[in-house]
Formats: sequence, structure tokens, C-alpha cells
Amino acid sequence: MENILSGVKPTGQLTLGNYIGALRNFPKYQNGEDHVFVFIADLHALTLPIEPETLYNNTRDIVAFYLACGLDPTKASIFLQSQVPAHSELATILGNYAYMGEMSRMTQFKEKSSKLNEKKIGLGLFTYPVLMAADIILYDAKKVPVGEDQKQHVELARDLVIRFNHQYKQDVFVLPEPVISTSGARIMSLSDPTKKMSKSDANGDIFLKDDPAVARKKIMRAVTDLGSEVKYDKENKPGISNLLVIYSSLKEISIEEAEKEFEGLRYGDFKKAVADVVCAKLEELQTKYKEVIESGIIDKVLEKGAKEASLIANETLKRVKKVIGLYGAK
Ligand code: ATP
Ligand code: LTN
Repeated sequence: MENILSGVKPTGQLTLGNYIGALRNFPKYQNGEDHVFVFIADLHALTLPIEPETLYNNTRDIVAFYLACGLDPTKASIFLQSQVPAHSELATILGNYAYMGEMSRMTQFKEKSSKLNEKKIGLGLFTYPVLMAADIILYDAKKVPVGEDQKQHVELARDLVIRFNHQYKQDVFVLPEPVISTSGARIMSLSDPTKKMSKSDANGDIFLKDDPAVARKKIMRAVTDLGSEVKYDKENKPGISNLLVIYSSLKEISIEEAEKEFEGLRYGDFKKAVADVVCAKLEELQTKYKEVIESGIIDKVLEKGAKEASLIANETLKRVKKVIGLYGAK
């Protein structure tokens, strides 16, 4: 049996990128022996300015979409990071084993901080990967399914585990591993296919809550490339390649199979087919999302999840405290 853990931060409305790169993969793990922990990284959402109401509403929405995507609260533990205080406590401890140099090399930190006034870069943004390492380590998680952009953070968590275990000469922590799906791990923006589709960036992205008619327009207007052949070529045809990834991921076929389907067809016909599969998926998810919201189960799901998560998180914390010599840890 293995523990699988992942999370999403409630910084905005979920995008199709979040769905393909992360959410749709979570339920795959819940039916076997493994224990799945899926949480909302609400403390991480504070690392950039956010209105309280937005944070609150985004959080509820993500839980509803977790359930809409097929996560089953009787099989997986679904919870909020802020409702399990062990996350903050372990992060405080782990911060002493992480180096300033490695934090400043994190791509996400460099990208997000470059958009801020230099004097207003929060410490939380800098130490983001330490809290993320705590999230993972607390649950003895072996597998961490994430999109490509989070790989570096999971690797940092690995480095901390190795460093910590080496320093105390015992296997205190389990070594985690990022699981990045082979297709759809980096969905690009429809208006600029050289940029990642991202929920905090309102342009050119498809949101899971978009009206399907609006989503269809965005796809029909998506930036494409010179030429007319529907072929995967990331360098020369980034727009078409991105649409091919979206299409093949949602249809669960290979890129080659998708290319064959559109042999001899024009970009316009291809875009229409992409819009059809995306809209069908949005309709399916939105119907389930509405059912979840109307059922009023969100608070109960979170309460149950936090209880289950706390059990294992507190055990890990106790183990760490004992190893490092904190008085009173038995
Ligand atoms: P933000 O814009 O606030 O940085 P985000 O849209 O990048 O947010 P995250 O909360 O950072 O979303 O990511 C949630 C999960 O979705 C992570 O596993 C991340 O790797 C994945 N993910 C995010 N964007 C994409 C994308 N464009 N393609 C594939 N996976 C993605
Ligand atoms: N940083 C992640 C969210 C996140 C996460 C985690 C993912 C916070 N802690 C632990 C996996 C495991 C992101 O999606 N931006």
C-alpha cells in the first residue's frame, strides 16, 4: 500500500489545464489498495495578495470540482491545508534544513516575484516550497501526481528528505516521487501557446466554469500557426500542438491517433472538433458540480477529511519531534 498526495491552491477559477494536468488524474488512484490524500493548499494561496471572499469561494469551488471529477470522499481524504495545523508546524521545522540558495533558484519563485514590486515580495512566496515539502512529507506520500510546473518543487521535497534522513542517520521520512502524466502535463494558453495556461492569468484560458458557448469561441479564436497541416510540432506549430494535446487527452487517445483523424482536414474543422470535446467535458463537469453544490455536502466532506488527515499528519510530526530532540515528544 502506498500513500498518494496532491493539492491545488485556490488562487482562481480552475482551468482546463488544471483538469488535464492534475484533477482528472486524482481519482485513478482511489480504487485500489492505496490511500489518496487530496487537499486544497489554501495557505499557499496567501503567498500572493488575495481577497478573503475570493479565497473562500475558490476553496469551496475546488472541493466541488474535486467531487465532480470523480473523487469519492469515502475512499479519498479531501481536506483543507489550513485545517490540519501540522502542515504549518512541520514547515517551521523544515525551514531550518532548507537553504536560501536553493529557494532562490525555484522557477516559480523567480516567475511570480518578477511580477511584483521588489519591496513587496512576501516571505511566504520565498518559502512556498518548504510548506509544500511539509504537505508531502506529513503523509509519507510516495507518489505526488502534479503537472510539469510542480516537478521542481517535488524534487526539492526529495532533497529535503534525503538531507534530513542523512543528518539523523535513519529513515525518518519517506522519499516522494513526482508523477507527471505523459500527455497533458503542460497545457498552454490559447492566446499565447508559448505560455502555460494558468488560473491566475485571465487571458486565453478555458475555465471549468466557462459557459460552453464562451469556451467554444475561445477555441475557435485560439492562436494557430502557419501552414495547414494538423501535425504535432511544438517548435514550429505550438498552437496546433497544444490543441492536439487537449483533444487527445480528453479523448484518451494518442497524439498520433489524433493526427490521423485530421489528416487532410483544415484548421477550422480541427478546431471545431476540439471545441466539441471540450464543451462536452465542461457540460459533464458542470452538471456534476451543480449537483455537489446543491447537495450541501462540502463541509461534511472537509470535516471528515481533516480528521483522517490529522491522524497521520500528527503521527509524523510526533516522529520528527522525537528524532530532532524536541522536549516532550513521546
Ligand atoms: P496559478 O496561476 O495560481 O499559479 P495554476 O493554474 O498554475 O495556478 P496550480 O494551483 O499551481 O495552478 O496547479 C494545480 C495543479 O494543476 C498542479 O498539479 C499543476 O501542476 C497543474 N497545472 C496547472 N496549470 C497547468 C497546465 N497549464 N497544464 C497542466 N497542468 C497544470
Ligand atoms: N504548489 C502546488 C499545490 C500544492 C501541492 C502540494 C501539490 C501545494 N502543496 C503538495 C502537490 C503536493 C500547485 O499546484 N501549485
